[in-house]
Amino acid sequence: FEDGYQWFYEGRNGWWRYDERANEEIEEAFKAELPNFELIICGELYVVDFKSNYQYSKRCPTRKRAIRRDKIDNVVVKGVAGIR
Ligand code: V3L
Repeated sequence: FEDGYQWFYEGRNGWWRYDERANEEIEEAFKAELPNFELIICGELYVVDFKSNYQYSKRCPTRKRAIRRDKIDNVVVKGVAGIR
């Protein structure tokens, strides 16, 4: 975005960027101050929860991944949506 912020989810020893479309949609929901945002990842419905700063699939909500909004220079980035 123009302000340099991006959305990331947690991987092992680093962070993955969300794909561009998800990144834009998450940012839009965040700026609208929605409590959470739902998106489909590989055919699976996930919740991005801005209150707890986790994402999880609705099928297995106890398996959570941290999310993060930050400038890319502050983040150890593994790649984009699982692609290195
Ligand atoms: N975008 C793309 N794929 C995702 C996302 C997302 N936002 N969330 C989960 N997955 P879980 P390392 C990740 C994938 O949380 O080596 C990475 O993208 C997730 O992929 O248990 O540990 C890598 O591809 C996982 O394959 O519901 O850093 C991979 O893990 C699957 O959905 C390995 O990354 C289940 O995730």
